[in-house]
Amino acid sequence: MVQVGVSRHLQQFEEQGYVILREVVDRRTVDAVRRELAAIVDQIALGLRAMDHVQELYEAEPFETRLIKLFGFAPQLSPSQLRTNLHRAGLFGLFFHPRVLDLAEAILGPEIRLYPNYTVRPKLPEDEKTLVLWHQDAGYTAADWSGKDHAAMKQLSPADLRMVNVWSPLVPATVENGCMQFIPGTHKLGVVPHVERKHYLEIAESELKPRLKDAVDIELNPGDVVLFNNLLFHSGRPNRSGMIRWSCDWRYQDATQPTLRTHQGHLARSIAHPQRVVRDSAQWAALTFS
Ligand SMILES: O=C(O)CCC(=O)C(=O)O
Repeated sequence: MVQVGVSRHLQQFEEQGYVILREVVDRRTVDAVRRELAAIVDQIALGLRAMDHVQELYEAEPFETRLIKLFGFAPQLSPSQLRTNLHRAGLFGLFFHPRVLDLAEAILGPEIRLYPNYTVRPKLPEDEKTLVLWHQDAGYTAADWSGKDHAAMKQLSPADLRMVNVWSPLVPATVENGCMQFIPGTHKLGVVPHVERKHYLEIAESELKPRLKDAVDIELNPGDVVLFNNLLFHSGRPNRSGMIRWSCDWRYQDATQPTLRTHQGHLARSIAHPQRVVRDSAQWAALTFS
């Protein structure tokens, strides 16, 4: 039976296309994620020094600014996404969070995979390549597959993918530092045309412009999580603060469906194949992006 809280969240997810869970991830889990990312930044710093790009490692610099200092010599080279190196123990508690998975299960059913598109974004200030334009995730799936003759695509369109997007910040995400924006209800429109821009796809102006007046800012704190439909119009605001907006985004998909990608992701919940579910942080760390 679906619990009362879950059914309220479910209703909002279905009507608006998203639902925010406040303070759902505890401080220890958030800190564990931040420690892993700080360790990745350490490795980046050592790499930059080995290549003589920097003399200093900026070890005393906080998580919110260290990458800005490290890439001061060439901001265009700073990473906009971390993806394949997220198989680290401290990420498990976030990607496989039981309460978030409970809601995902209420939406998607009992077979759930972590879709092979889990990402951490260090969004540096005024950095054009981190400015994610208005899009639907399904718009990317459609663009990836357009013109490809593949059996899976004949049975399923990107609009049919049963998928839930999840987004959570590691620092407070505000209008100033580039929080997400959503246009509620747009998940009911199906996949709309997207146009290719320099770094990202963007929803065609004819679809976007009349709806922009309904955009809402999704300001969240570390520990908060927002779940949203992969058809919902969303974007990231520009970061106009002097600090990095660190965030994680990941997706759950009905694991009985194809991913429409070369990678297959990892099982998060399953009645059919319980032995294949990623069970703990050590197992997660031993796996690869696949
Ligand atoms: O973090 C952002 O600014 C954009 C993230 C996004 O588009 C997504 O999670 O699908």
